[in-house]
Amino acid sequence: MRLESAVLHRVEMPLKFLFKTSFGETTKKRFLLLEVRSQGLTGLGECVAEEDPFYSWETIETARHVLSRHLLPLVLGRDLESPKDLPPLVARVRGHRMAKGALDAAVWDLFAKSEGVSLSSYLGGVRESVEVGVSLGMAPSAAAAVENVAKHVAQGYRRIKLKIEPGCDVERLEAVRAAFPAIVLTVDANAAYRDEDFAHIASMDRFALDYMEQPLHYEDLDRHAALAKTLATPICLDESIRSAADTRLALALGSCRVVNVKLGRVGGYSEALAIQDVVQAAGVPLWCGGMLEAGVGRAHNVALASLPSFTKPGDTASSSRYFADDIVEPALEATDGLMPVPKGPGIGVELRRDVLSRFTSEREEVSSHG
Ligand code: OSB
Ligand code: MG
Repeated sequence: MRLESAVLHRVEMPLKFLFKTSFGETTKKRFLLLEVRSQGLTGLGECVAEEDPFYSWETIETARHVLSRHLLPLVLGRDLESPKDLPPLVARVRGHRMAKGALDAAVWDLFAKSEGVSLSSYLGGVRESVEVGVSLGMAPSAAAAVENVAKHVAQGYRRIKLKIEPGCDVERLEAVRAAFPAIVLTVDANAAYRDEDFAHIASMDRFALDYMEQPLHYEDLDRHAALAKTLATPICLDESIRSAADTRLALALGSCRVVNVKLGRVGGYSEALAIQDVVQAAGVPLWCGGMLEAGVGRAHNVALASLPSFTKPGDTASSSRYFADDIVEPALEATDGLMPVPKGPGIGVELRRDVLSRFTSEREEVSSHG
């Protein structure tokens, strides 16, 4: 397919709740939405770069710059035989995986649409629905944490993840475990702990967590391996895993026993599929992370999570949990912790252009110069 033109939208949608993590808090979902056009079809990608460089060093502005000045000029006007042709075309641009991930997602959606099949089946997905959990931001008190967990357990989510940081961990976990002795429970520190916290972290073994996500610095694979030796709880890496190479290294070092994949963080589907190959060979479970995505990114997450190695519940909760009004239809809603995998062509959801334009502040068209 010849990639003809692209449109970048800068979007801001109000979140229904304040989301507090160890790296910051937000009440707005701000992102770039990318449309790529070919042969009368439109592929859609949602960039997960955030306003501030707190989860990742990429931001909305760096992604916009790199997409419009570097990535799109490298690919517009080019003929691709497969979406797998994309990564070599943009390999000259180093890093900027979230920007690349949005483009890659749009191109996979486009190819699946041109074949008239769902993106899930185009990728080799094997599930009609995916199991989903929920990621709960830090609550102001242990009682508020228990209340929030109760609400989401009642909604049927298959795993509850609590954001934690030093000073906001064991007391919350104590209360939540006492109220819910049998739920599948995990924590995510987003890199908030340090070497001097090892004993404290190991004390969380008593909460029988399914895993502990990214306790230490994102570049400290070796310290995660050292920490793993002191823990019964498996470590799951999020921020530290940006590629199949990172995954191989992390597994070889013993830094983790579970892997969280986010399409944006790893730069797209080709890399996510390569990571799947690595974990499959090692017998390690994968799950699909989330970045509070709107409908386009959420639909991509569901397609990704339908792949065979994604055996643990992901973070792709119901759209209505986050937004009063989403930019796609039909809405992506889970029932009993199961999110149906859309069957329509590509990501299987359509843009609601009226809703999108209400939330869009800027729109940039990029066409091939030829
Ligand atoms: O670490 O998984 C994370 C959101 C933004 C950035 C990083 C993370 C998250 C979440 C939310 O945990 C998951 C979701 O509900 O989309
Ligand atoms: Mg995480």
